[in-house]
Amino acid sequence: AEMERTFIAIKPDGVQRALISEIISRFERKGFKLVAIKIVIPSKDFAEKHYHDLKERPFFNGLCDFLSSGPVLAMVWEGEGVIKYGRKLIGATDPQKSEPGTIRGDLAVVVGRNIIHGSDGPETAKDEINLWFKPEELVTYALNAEKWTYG
Ligand code: DAT
Ligand code: MG
Repeated sequence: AEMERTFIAIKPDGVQRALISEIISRFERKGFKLVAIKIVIPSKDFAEKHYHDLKERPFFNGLCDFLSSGPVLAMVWEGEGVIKYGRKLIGATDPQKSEPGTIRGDLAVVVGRNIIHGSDGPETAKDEINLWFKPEELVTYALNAEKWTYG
């Protein structure tokens, strides 16, 4: 299996709306493996680093204020194709355009409160994992079900 890792975060709205277990269960039941997890309140400065690619956008300041407004559940998930498929589980950026069955489609209504973040490619996944986690916070282990998930 071609294993990769992606950074997934439940934003302050998802935490406050008590959607942590609902969201984690979707990644877990799919067959992906949780290799890092913590709850943190990011500073505004940290939020700006996380979203640095969007600094020219008109919503950048509000977005960074929002991300730093409360606890965020930061995670790293591992599995074959997890970067791209994780984005599929999440759905489109605007929940109005997310398909039913996706996390944003089922659980969110507006783009400014779309409850979850997921890395959009291999480079951003690497950068975001390094920004949010120290190497020793990433746990390498075998899941017994792996042989049933992957054959
Ligand atoms: P995604 O989170 O799907 O990767 P993105 O990286 O383009 O989307 O934008 C990051 C976040 O910024 C997004 O989850 C919600 C917010 N955002 C994006 N476009 C927006 C817009 N037009 N108005 C308000 N917020 C927006
Ligand atoms: Mg993005």
